[in-house]
Amino acid sequence: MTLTIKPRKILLDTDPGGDDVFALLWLQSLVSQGMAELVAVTTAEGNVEAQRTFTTASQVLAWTGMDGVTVGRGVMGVNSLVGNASHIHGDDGIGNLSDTLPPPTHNFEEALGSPQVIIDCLEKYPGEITIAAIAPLTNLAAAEQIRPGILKLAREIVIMGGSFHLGGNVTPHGEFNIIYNPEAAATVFASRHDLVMISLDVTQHLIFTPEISDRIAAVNPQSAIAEFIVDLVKFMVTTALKNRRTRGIPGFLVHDAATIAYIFYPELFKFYRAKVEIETQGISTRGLTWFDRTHKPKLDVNSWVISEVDDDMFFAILVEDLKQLIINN
Ligand SMILES: [Ca+2]
Repeated sequence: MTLTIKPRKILLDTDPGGDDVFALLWLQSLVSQGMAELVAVTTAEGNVEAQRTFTTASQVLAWTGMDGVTVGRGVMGVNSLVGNASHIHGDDGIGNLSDTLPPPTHNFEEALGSPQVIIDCLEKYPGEITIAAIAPLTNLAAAEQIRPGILKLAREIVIMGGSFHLGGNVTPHGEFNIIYNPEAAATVFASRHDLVMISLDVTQHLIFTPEISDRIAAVNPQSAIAEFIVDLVKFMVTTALKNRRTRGIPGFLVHDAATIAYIFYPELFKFYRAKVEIETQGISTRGLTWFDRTHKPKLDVNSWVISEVDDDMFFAILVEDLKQLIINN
């Protein structure tokens, strides 16, 4: 008897973003290997503006013939108190390399809003969809506000965001995805008791170096995807060093890809249960994520907080899956 794998349904909420692109490419590889089904990509304003993140998602999908995947347009005009992250990711969010990608096949003006796409997908497949949330949580919160309880229809929600020990990467306490829209984050963290949260404390160990991109590209250096990966890593390393993100190590933090690793390779991680709270009021502490560390009964917890990652194995698997993507395309 042959056992067949039922591909896991994924909705990716993203604001590409150099590290977002690696989450998306990794997913595309898993789709090509029959492990994942990408039900939609909902783009968000964040690293760069909403129209640009939409276009990038469409371009990256076009690379593997995934033009048929729905792409949602992000809620615009978030009145964020922090700026975008183009100084890290480039003016186009992807190392100023967007001209080297295939043209977009989705139309921003005609696209459905990301909150509506989230609602439609969760209603169509209740209990089946895992949401990888790798942007400010604006779209997810808007979906929850339009249709209270909708986020409970997801099988699981895996969030890259926050920081507990390390401090923030935008302000001393604020991590980008949370501090960009703390009210949205508070809405999402109140929506379920079993969110999975991957913070900077964990992703600080995920240093993607040019040596790693060379190992990926070696499988077919002439491939357009391989060339893009090498060039994007080069760009991201330059801005990471300039902004002192990697303790001087020539690499960049591929934060968002950790969500895909957790969903498909959970053996790489350890966890603890906690009630994660989001500070929305503080003058200096807005965007802070925290939880009570005293040993109280964990009756009202809302999250599985990831505490450790096997970074060597993370990159070993990422390299093999991205090689497979290049071979298949
Ligand atoms: Ca992101």
